[in-house]
Amino acid sequence: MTSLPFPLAEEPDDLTKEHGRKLFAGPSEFVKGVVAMNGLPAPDRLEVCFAGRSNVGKSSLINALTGTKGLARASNTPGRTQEINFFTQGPELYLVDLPGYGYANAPLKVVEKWQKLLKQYLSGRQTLRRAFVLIDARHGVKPVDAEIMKLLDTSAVTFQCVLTKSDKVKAKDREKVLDQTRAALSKHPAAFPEIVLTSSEKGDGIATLRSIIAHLE
Ligand SMILES: Nc1nc2c(ncn2[C@@H]2O[C@H](COP(=O)(O)OP(=O)(O)OP(=O)(O)O)[C@@H](O)[C@H]2O)c(=O)[nH]1
Ligand SMILES: [Mg+2]
Repeated sequence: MTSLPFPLAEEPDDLTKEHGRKLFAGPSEFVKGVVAMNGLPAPDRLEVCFAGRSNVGKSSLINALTGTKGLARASNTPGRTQEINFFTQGPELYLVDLPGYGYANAPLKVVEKWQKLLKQYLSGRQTLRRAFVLIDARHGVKPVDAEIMKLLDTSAVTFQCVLTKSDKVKAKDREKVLDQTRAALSKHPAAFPEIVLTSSEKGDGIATLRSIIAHLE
């Protein structure tokens, strides 16, 4: 047992892992891209969303979780995902890819419109069980991330931090970023007390994250 706040999620045991594997073995499909609250699909199943700065790896993570390359578009062009994109994972789960924030070149009007929609979505979606906030494992928590965490604190949705692109971090730099992330998370009452370290490229942490999602109620 570690006494650190916000420990890294442990490898799930075989049974837990199997639940996650099963859930994500089912088909995943793109449902729709949404630009306004009245476009949301009916809240008829459990839902998790993925938030994070542009280019942090949200779409890549959805592709890795579902094992479907190209399901959520992943690109080198930041700001590519502009809509709230809904994907089904089997009949009982929605995976939601949120537009990236903190894209320096986005016009103010676009940013404001997006923030309003995000606020409405996060506070008004009864079936949303957890928001995963993705943080680049090379960079740690930035002021824009803290803004989103603040928003989540007021929206009654638990959020869990996922560090992405772990394959790009040297072991010696990892602890530094983890410490910085823990310090940032400790300021947010809505933060789930566990961090997941992932690489969509190498597959690290993907089974763990699948299990976490499979055990949400
Ligand atoms: N090395 C490495 N590269 C990654 C990983 N995940 C994503 N990338 C790369 O990072 C870039 C951005 O990934 P996306 O998944 O498109 O990021 P996004 O958060 O969806 O970006 P927006 O939709 O613009 O907000 C792509 O070039 C990916 O190939 C990872 O785990 N490791
Ligand atoms: Mg994307």
